[in-house]
Amino acid sequence: MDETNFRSGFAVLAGLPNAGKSTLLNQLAGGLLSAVTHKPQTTRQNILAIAEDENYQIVFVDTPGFLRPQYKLQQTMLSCVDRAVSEEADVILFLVDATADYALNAALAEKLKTVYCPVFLVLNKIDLVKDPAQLDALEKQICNELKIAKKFRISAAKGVNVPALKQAVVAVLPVSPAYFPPGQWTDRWERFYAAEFIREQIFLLYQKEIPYSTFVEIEKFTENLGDRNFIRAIIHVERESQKPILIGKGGAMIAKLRERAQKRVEEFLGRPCRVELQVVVSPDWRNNTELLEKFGYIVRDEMPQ
Ligand SMILES: Nc1nc2c(ncn2[C@@H]2O[C@H](COP(=O)(O)OP(=O)(O)OP(=O)(O)O)[C@@H](O)[C@H]2O)c(=O)[nH]1
Ligand SMILES: [Mg+2]
Repeated sequence: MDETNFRSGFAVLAGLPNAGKSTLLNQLAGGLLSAVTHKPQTTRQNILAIAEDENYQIVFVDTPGFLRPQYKLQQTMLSCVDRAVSEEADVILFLVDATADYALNAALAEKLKTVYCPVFLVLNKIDLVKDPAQLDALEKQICNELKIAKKFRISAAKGVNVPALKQAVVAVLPVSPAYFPPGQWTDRWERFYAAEFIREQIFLLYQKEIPYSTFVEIEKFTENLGDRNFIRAIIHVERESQKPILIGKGGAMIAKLRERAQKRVEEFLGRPCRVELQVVVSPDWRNNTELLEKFGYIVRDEMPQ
């Protein structure tokens, strides 16, 4: 390792819900580290993923989709984006879904005008765009509005142009020692990912407000040597009426969820495990500061007003 040239820093992914931030994070870090679903607002907290070689260590930060908050949980999500963009970033990857209405980015674009680090424009989902002139026009509009250091056209899902984007990120990082010990690919514990991937399966299986009303708490996580891991998760819902929907007729839905969640968690951990699920009503938790704090969405010095 050449310490005089080693680069390290934080690359923050910011964009609207569903822009493809978590998909891109997984591609950049070469692993399934962040939950991806077709539903907006899947990601609720900043998630780090580390990519490194002997010359660099990039700490990618996946953030919740930028949106106007309507309840306290969303306020905490927005403060995650604010903190990452304003305080942590050495470079920001502004991810824009090339197939969506760009006007919805207005509030985030205003925020990006106030930052001091370089902003890369990353147009995503180009696999769905037939006419390149559409991308030219979108790029032009955004570059007129914002100071853009570099621009990219990618498909996060297919990995198109992702290596070039990664190289460009390395090039703008400061010369600095690594932030994390080598070989560490994230700052989170396995428990966090177990909860996150069970939640991902809830997002994929249930409709309407159900996914948004759930919080997954890992109550027990035991690694029995030579045996399957055991994970008991509590699914918190907001109202009594949501409980039977989650459970389904004769327990059919929760059985399906349990099976899928177990498969997903096993895939992530790379070892066999047994997942058990229980549904509990925690009234109106998304608006309850105490519960949001207990669930780890609020860190004490950033309570929403
Ligand atoms: N066709 C296509 N689909 C994509 C691409 N990138 C992401 N998607 C899809 O877009 C949807 C949203 O992707 P996510 O990665 O969860 O988006 P996100 O920005 O993290 O969303 P939030 O966590 O809700 O803010 C998923 O269904 C992805 O499979 C792409 O390059 N092409
Ligand atoms: Mg996400």
